[in-house]
Amino acid sequence: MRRAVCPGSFDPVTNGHLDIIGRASRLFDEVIVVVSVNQTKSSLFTVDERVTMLREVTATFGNVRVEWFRGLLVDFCRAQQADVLVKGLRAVSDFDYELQMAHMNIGLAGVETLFMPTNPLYSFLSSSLVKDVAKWGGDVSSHVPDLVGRALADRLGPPPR
Ligand code: COD
Repeated sequence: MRRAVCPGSFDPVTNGHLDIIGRASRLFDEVIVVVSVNQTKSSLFTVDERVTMLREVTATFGNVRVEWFRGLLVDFCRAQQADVLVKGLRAVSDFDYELQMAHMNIGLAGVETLFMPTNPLYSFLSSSLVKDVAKWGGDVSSHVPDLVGRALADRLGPPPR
């Protein structure tokens, strides 16, 4: 069975993430979307909330499982018997750091990284940008699934005055 891992913070999941996950699900028998717990990075949504949202929005793919982990990604991959990571690339600016991680991950445990170019529709999209726009009351409905849009509105409340 060919199994791939799509890792990220997913705080929250955007349509850009979903596009990569959906395309990966057509290339592999199983895709594990994994939320990485990073205690040094402050997040808007808890790990449980991020996992729940991801489970709901990936349910239609059929071969996507959502998990979370704390620690080294390659250890998670080994535990799951997955030897491929799928990462989305939005721009050249993503590539530099992603390449460093890819080299580190193959060196640590032989885990390959497959880079997938973003859908141009989402090339500017990041969770941070979505949170900033939503905080100020901007419309993010074409950037995130509806349930994420509602969760953002609930969590952020009305825009600051
Ligand atoms: N279009 C396409 N792809 C996108 C888009 C978009 N609009 N937005 C994001 N993506 C891709 C990103 O490029 C990334 O591949 C993935 O989706 C997740 O994005 P984020 O922003 O949710 O997650 P990141 O980048 O914060 O995740 C970083 C990791 C969790 C992968 C990394 O920190 C990690 O591996 N941590 C575990 C600890 C570890 O093993 N460290 C050593 C690494 S060598």
